[in-house]
Amino acid sequence: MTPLLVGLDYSPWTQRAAWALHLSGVPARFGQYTPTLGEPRLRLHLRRLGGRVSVPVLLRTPGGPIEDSFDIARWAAAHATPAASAPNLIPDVAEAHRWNALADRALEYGRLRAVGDMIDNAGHLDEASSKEFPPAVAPLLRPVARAIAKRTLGKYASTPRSAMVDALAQLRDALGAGPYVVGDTLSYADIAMATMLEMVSPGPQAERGPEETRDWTDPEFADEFRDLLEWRDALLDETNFRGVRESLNS
Ligand SMILES: N[C@@H](CCC(=O)N[C@@H](CS)C(=O)NCC(=O)O)C(=O)O
Repeated sequence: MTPLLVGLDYSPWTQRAAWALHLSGVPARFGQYTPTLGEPRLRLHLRRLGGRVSVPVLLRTPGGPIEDSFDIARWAAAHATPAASAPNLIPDVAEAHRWNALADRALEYGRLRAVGDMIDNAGHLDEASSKEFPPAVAPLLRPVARAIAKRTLGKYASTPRSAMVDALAQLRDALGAGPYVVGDTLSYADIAMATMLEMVSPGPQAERGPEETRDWTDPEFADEFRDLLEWRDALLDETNFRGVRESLNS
């Protein structure tokens, strides 16, 4: 059976996994997850009642679930099909892992900043509810949306702004020599770093409301690292990645 990627189409972690599946030519379907409300069902799939769960998760029958975006990408790379546009996405696991960890730290900082802003932004909270419920009821659901955002914030340790500075500087340095992060071919490192830029200025690969876009944008970094955003947009075009929903069959 075609594997099902459960995730959040706007989440950089889900985008990483979907982009890796897309580039490796591995067929997969997509199912949107609802934070907190979707958790019991996810726990059932994972057969785990306690402890932290996160998305993306790739559900395979047979084969069981794969839980981490990097592990999903590794699995995709190892199962590349003749349809792959990047048949060897992870030529060096240690190198890919290094870039993945760098992107993760930066994303963790970005998430805390964006979700922190969201808690005080009624418009963003309403946009989030409108993804699941009719927009007219969103204002009534505001306390629920705020509680979910606060719960998300409480789940993650604080990460300093320097994590993002470090990742952006290393990315710019790596791209000095050419269009790809490692060597002269596209690899997972490009995907990890390009999706990290969602927390600097979201790209066109996910539909977002204006308030969500505002909270996810870091004006200072967006201005200083415009070249990296242009690189990200060119990479999306080059690889024909139009986002999680369009690239996988929802
Ligand atoms: N290490 C994980 C991290 C993924 C992650 O942080 N997922 C967040 C998405 S922003 C999540 O599952 N949030 C759901 C929630 O907090 O309820 C991976 O790379 O897959």
